Amino acid sequence: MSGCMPLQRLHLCMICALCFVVCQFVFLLVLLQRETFTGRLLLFDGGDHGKGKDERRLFGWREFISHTPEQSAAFYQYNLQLSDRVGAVRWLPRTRHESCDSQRTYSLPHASRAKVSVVISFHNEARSMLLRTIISLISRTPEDYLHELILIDDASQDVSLLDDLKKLMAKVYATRGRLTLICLRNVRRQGLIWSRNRGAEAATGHFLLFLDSHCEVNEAWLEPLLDRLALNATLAVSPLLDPIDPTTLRYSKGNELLKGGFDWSLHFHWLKRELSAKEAPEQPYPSPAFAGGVLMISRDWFLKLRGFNSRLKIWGGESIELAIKLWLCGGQIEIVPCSRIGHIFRPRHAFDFPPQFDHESSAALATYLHNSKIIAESWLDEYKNMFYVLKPAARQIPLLPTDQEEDHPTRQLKLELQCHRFDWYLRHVSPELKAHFNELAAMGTLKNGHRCLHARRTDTDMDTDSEVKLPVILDSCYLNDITHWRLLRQSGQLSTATERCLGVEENSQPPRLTLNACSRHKTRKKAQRWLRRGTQLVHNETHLCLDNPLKNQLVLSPCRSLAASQSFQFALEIEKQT
Ligand code: LR7
Ligand code: MN
Repeated sequence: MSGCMPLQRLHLCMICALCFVVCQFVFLLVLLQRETFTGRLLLFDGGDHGKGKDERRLFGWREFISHTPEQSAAFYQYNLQLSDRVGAVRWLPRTRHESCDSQRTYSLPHASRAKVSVVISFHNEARSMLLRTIISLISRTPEDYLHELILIDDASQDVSLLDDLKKLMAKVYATRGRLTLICLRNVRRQGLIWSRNRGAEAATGHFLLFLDSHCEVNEAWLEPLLDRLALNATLAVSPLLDPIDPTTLRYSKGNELLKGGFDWSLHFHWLKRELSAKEAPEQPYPSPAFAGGVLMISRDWFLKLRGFNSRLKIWGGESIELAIKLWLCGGQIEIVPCSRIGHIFRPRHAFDFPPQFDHESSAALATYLHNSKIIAESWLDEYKNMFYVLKPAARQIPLLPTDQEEDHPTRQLKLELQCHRFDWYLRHVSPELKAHFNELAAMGTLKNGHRCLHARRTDTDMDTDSEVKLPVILDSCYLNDITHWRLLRQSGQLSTATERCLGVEENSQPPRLTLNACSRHKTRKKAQRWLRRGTQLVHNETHLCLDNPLKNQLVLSPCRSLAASQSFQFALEIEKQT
């Protein structure tokens, strides 16, 4: 008996050891089950339920946002408290058209040929906002296609943000083996244009997506874009932008009936889109410009176009420049309504602009004007005069020698890619801009001798004896707010930018000049009709000429050919186009 004891004990020990190992194994399995996740499931499992559950799964995000620097409400220009409360992921309403899911099939290239690099440059973005942008991307983009996230911190005040983010993301990325996170930081503020180019250079994917740092991508945003890009290597696309309210963070449906465009001052505008008889509103459609700054394009094609124009500073104009460049040099732009991305449209800039050269206006305005001038000089050819007439202050903005039309790199690009002239863009891409041009017979300052026709503000109309005087006089052409006129080809109306028209008062004897709201009424419109005869402005009804008989006064008097006092020159006279 006693001889058996050690053997029994040995058995017992072995069983215990085995049990221990099995227990350990099971324990490990349970632990792994909890700690291992597929990125998609961990971060967001769809539906509006279990928001708390999602938040718990993305461990560490609360700690991450708790280090957001204290700032005033105006700093971010959106509701920070709410952004922090909403958390890192949230359910979003489905805003795209039903048929995007039910009727459309997307033919996607194989993931090995369609790796997507997302480039996000940010300056002073709140942590919760930036994180939501990133997490929305990770959780709503097919894993195989999302190749890398490239974040460029444009010298934000929150200096530890990137390091903290890397630590947080290390956990999230544990199972997203294929996704690379690249974090770059500018030591000095460089602006978003330079930074996005830096991101594009660092990228290794087939496609680039440029995104603002306060966006949320909606479900299945990528597929409809890739579907279009795969068909055409020179196409660039914008999703349809859904607005997110900066105060309530409410996500709503963007308008599918608009396309991107700009005016002759090179300001971005939404343009109404006409649907053709058989066209469904959710079908992809060509657009003269991008829907703002969110766009996706093949990386090779973007680099061939030399990226965003690197001479543009800080903020503004880069997507208009890229749009013109694309269209003129063999590319196309489409807006794809089945792809939805939300963006917080802030009421004003949430950041300062670095001071510019000696310029009286604000640094923001001066920067914008500088960038617009580069665009005009690079691409508008003879039409750049339209821009200068509307933005005369741009003439004074100094450009570096390399920025002049003569020898700048854009010239080389034009040769290389055999780019069209701007006239082609007007004819084939933006009939709206062309129509606006065709409406005008003349525009800009209106000079008589060395002085200019100036419409004073109406609160200075009253003379000391309370007699209402014509608020139009001749004044120095160098006044900051000197009036810019436009002579409309069809109606003959001579209008200010605020749509006040020079006319003749009804039944006045002798005929008296007036400045009233430009009329659409047939008979009143007639009293505002002017004819151009040489450099004279002849009032159509009275056949009298605009005249400056003495000092700064303006009157109507019988036309005398060659009278210097009746000679008025516009900054730009436009020949009738055929
Ligand atoms: O110096 C700066 N450095 C930056 O990195 C200034 C800004 N930025 C970042 C900023 O943090 C933000 O992520 O650049 C991005 C754009 O700046 P915003 O959001 O302050 O300006 P915005 O929304 O008015 O920007 C619009 O115009 C810009 C002109 O340069 C860009 O084209 C933006 O992409 C454009 N945004 C949109 O059109 C909204 C839709 C984009 C999306 C999604
Ligand atoms: Mn923005």
